[in-house]
Amino acid sequence: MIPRAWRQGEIAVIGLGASGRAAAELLTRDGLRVYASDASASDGAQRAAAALGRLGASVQTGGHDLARVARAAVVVASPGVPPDAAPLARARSAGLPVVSEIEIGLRYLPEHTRYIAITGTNGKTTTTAMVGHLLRALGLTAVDAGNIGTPLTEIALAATPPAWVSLEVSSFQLHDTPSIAPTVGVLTNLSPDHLDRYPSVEAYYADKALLFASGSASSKWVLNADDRETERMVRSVAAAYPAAATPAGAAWPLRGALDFSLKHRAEAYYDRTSDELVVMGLPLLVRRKLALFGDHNVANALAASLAVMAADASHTTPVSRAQIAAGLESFRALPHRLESVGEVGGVLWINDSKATNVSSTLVAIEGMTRPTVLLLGGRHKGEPYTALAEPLRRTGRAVIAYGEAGPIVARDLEGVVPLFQLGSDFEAVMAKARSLAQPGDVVLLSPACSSYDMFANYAERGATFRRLAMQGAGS
Ligand code: UMA
Repeated sequence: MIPRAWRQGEIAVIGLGASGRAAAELLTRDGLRVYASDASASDGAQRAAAALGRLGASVQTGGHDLARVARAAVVVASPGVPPDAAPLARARSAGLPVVSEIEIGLRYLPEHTRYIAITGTNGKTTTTAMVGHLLRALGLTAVDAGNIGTPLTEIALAATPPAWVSLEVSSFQLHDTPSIAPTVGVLTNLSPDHLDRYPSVEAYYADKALLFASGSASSKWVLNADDRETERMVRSVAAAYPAAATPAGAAWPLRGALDFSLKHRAEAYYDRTSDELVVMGLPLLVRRKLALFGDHNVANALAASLAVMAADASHTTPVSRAQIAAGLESFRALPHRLESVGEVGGVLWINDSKATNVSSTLVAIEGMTRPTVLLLGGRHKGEPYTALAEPLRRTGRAVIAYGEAGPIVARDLEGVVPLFQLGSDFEAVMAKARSLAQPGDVVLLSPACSSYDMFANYAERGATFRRLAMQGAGS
């Protein structure tokens, strides 16, 4: 629920992207006074401002009125607005509460709507989509929301909110969401990311740990038993919240913890001998029935099925297990995540534009079984690329280093495989890839960088790759 103090004052919504627009709409429709502003005067921001203005919100594009923000009752931050951005810094120095759009969404969700929250460095979007798909396979009303694309406030605004939400939460969103208390929380894995925004890896992990901060005695946590950083985090969380800790000697120091593993027996694990995914003590599905590429997707499938079964005891009956298995079988890879675009002249083009950090690109290269021309670059996010050298020595045909990060990529991977440094012309990058790839090769866009130096977002980058890759088809 919304505190009375927020109702009495003005609510400042910072950013008019998807989150800000949806949050401002929800609050305005509920009769609250809203001042929504965006630093940019882009077409998108102006369209959002016009729509909100018609609903009765006070709007501004091309800047924020900082004095007005400082007088607000509460400030709602869009996840992409860094905490040190002027309006948020001003709000904090004025002692105002700063909350995320997800926090607003959670406060408005009806009590009967339950949610499974998924975070982690990699695999969280696929796992979120799988969780939603499995809940629907069980015949439940469920929507996918949060970082995956649809703001939670948009779901909360719906005339009939669903029974379940599969909610992807990024570290940016967790930063200002004190109410998060999911029925099941999933942590897929942890590795360095977003070092362009955080001063250190520890600061990034600290935001991820907020997933656990408001858990209750009945919360369930799905954790990656193969990931050292996850284990370390769970230990520190249990130490910080003694009420949530288990007695000494338990497998995990946190109450309600369930684990998944690709390496050994766990509540959900992959049995390599029988080639089966085993969940809660029983075989669920033969791996080859999963239409997804790579071991990391087996891990995502284990995490998703475990989360759905942990969410409600009724999801573990034989009938439900069969529905979950069928759901896993019918799930298809999301666009831009190791998406096979097509084969032209014996060369397979794979779009992994969503790989915006080094660990994600590492998983992609490790999964390649054919000589690979790797497109690496974009806006540098602070991590070194040297970790890619070893798998590249095995399958790399060549690396094309491009965009703002090109010189750093070239410095880090010099001498590992043939490396070509290009500028920021993506058509030239694709032409070079075409000239280097031989029949039987793969051209892999797995850039380990964000796209913002050359594209609006990773989806536009992936779509451009797809279009240019297929230009040669049929000719
Ligand atoms: N802005 C200001 N003032 C500032 C800085 C920015 O007004 O000081 C404005 C920008 O001009 C822009 C708006 O803020 O108009 C953008 O806000 P935003 O970046 O939060 O974008 P949204 O459209 O609201 O999208 C966000 C998430 N984006 C980010 O976290 C960067 C989306 O995740 C998410 O799908 C959406 O909310 C709905 O929940 C995208 C993402 O890239 C996919 N996430 C990162 C990732 O997955 O790695 C975390």
